[in-house]
Amino acid sequence: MSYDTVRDVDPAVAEALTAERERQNDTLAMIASENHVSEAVMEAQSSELTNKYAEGYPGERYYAGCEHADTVEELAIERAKELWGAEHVNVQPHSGTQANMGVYLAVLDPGDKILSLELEHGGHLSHGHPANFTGQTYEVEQYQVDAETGYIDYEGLEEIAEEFQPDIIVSGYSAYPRDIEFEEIQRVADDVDAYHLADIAHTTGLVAAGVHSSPVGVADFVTGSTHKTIRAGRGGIIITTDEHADDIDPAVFPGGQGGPLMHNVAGKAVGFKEALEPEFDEYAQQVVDNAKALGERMQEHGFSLVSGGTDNHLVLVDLRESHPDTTGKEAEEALEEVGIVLNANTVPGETRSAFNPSGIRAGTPGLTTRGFDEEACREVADLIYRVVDNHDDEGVKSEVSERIDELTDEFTLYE
Ligand code: DSN
Repeated sequence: MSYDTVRDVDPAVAEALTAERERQNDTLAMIASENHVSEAVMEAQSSELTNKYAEGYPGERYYAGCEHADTVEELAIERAKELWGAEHVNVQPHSGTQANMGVYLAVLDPGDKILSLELEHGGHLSHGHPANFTGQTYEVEQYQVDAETGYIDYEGLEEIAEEFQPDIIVSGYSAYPRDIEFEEIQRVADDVDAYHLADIAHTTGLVAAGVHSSPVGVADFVTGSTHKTIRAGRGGIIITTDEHADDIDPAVFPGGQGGPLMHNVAGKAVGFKEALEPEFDEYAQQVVDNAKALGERMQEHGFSLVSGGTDNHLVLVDLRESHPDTTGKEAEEALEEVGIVLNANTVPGETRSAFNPSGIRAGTPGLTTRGFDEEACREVADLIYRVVDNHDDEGVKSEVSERIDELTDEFTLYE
């Protein structure tokens, strides 16, 4: 078979791919759920395994020719077990949401009860939002963060659990800047005889490196995506105990998915190998140190941070105090113009809409991959302040844009 490049076959897509590489090289990726994987992970994800059907699990496939798929999947599983100290890992979920679906299919029937954090308070669509299959299939009650402190309202959670008697309690969040008391949530789950699902999609890498509390060995099920802080490319995983292995595996396949995306499983295997190196622990610690430095400097500029700071990889800024006339979307768009890419986000007690909310969420996993340290992150906070404070001033935006060009030239990414 002759080998033609994407450029030979499809110049329009090739151009978009090149432009995307340049966009990533030339801007600061501060969407807290994004990161930059290594060239090795990308190579694995674009490998010939994209051709292979491998329904089933290693050694028990429904198709012939799976010996190399088995090798790759077994490596991904063994490395994941080592990274998270897990008894059983399923590496086939296509995404974090598919991983959550696997858990719900394993232990819930339609109409069963989910107790989870509200989306506006930092939760996730797949935890029971009405627009998601979870909100449409199950009965959902939600807990909140404390209005004063911004921390999870553990007492409120317990009260709702006692009243609602959920079948599963979901912890783990998408826009929550603090560490999580998984043991406390497990205690409540035990008291009301509910399962506990900890969705650590955002913090997989921080948990693996030991710089964030781990729910492994605490919660019945731990789910995650593999492309965020763990830097192993697109996909999801489920971590559980041997006791629940026979519930989870058939719920993922054939319950919720068909053939696994084996090229993505290969990316996971390679990314997990990288994460087992000692340098990854240093990376994860730096992610947290950078988020703290970013947040503290933002506070010095007068920004109000939900919960007053951060313990993890993200800061959530409530613009209503410092910039009452600037919406999250306006801030997001002005920042994107200068090359700082983050997202507008709802904040607890939101008074605007989900599409044009009152906050912005900023994360440090991508910057840290590029080599940013605390000093560089403090400068990024200065630049964010200048832009948000002058979001209509083209002169200021042009100056900041030039500085972003210098920073992206200094902290290089892909060749
Ligand atoms: N969309 C992701 C996030 O930005 O947090 C979670 O799935």
